Amino acid sequence: MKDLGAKKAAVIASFRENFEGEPIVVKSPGRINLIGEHTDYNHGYVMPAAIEQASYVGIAKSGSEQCKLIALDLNESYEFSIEGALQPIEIGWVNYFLGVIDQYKKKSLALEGFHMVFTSDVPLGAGLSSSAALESSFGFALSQLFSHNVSLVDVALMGQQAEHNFAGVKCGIMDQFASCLSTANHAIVLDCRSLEYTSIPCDMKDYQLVLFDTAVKHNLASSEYNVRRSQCESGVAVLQTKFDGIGSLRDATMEQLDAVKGELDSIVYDRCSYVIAENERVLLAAEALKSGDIETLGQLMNETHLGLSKKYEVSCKELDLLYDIAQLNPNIIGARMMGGGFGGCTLNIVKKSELDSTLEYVLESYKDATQVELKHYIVAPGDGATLL
Ligand code: GAF
Repeated sequence: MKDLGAKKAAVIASFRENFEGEPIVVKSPGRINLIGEHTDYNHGYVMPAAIEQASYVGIAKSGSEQCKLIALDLNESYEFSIEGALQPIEIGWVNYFLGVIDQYKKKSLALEGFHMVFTSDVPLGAGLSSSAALESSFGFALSQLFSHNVSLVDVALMGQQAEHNFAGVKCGIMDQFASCLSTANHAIVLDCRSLEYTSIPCDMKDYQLVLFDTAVKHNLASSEYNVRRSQCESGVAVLQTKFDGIGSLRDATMEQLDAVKGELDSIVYDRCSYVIAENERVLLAAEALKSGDIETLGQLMNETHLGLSKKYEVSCKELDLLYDIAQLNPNIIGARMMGGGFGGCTLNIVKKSELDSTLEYVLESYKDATQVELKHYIVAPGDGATLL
């Protein structure tokens, strides 16, 4: 178990150095996603879990309208008035916070000036939702500090809007939801339309979840993300001309998609067929995990990777290489790129008894092919937003 105390202590120490008074401290984590990729904004199903790595926020009222944010890891700060107009600015990290404040204002939830220090150990650019962790921890912290009692679902929704409006990524709800509502040792099975969810035990039996981090983040990640979203929407628009009751791809069957194939651009057809198949896989994967059938879960993850790579085209050569390396090792029973794509991590199910030799095999194989040292993280499902 990680030492939560050390991160909390670092935030409090910095707060005391810079400000008067004592902060409350909260944390909200990054996430993995077992399965259900690019389904959230199509109102489908996802199966994420929080990880131990998290964003930590220490916050107290400033006693005036002035606010100051301190980014401990960057050694940077930013000051503004809580009464001022809010719009995205040039400093990337500040936008996540301004975006959340904007949401509070839009909901007429009163805020006063505050001082805040944050730190995060969620790896950046690894597809582990470092930005959702910031938004969720901050949204939760504001609710605690100003006694607004905002539900964690609403904190997640506000974080998603912050991402849309201040970071420019039209993301779904998965990342913020997992960051806010996860519980240790469980995965969430979330219906992204109704936001109904169940937490199911994430008992991996004889296996261990491992992330291999390519440490690459190709520039087109956010622009292509938004393109995928509109390709799916254009598929839905065509489906709606032929079939009743289709609000999103989640409502469509493969047969219905095939019936309109002639009217769809072939790329749009591929995107939609991936999403329809992925929604089915999530439900199968949830049953597999519940019944302890980790082998089936692994097989479904492999299928997801192939769909993301060949049909949804959000993989990249580094992620495909890691997938191929994994397929050659019988101790890895499932592997796939995870998150939005174009870089970041693969998620792997690795036999526990062969963990060390398997890690060595993957790290060496990747290095032989690319001359790059791969990072890896051993992960276990942790808790969502928490007041420390
Ligand atoms: C990113 C987004 F933020 C999520 O909403 C989700 O769409 C994911 O990519 C792909 O499944 O993490």
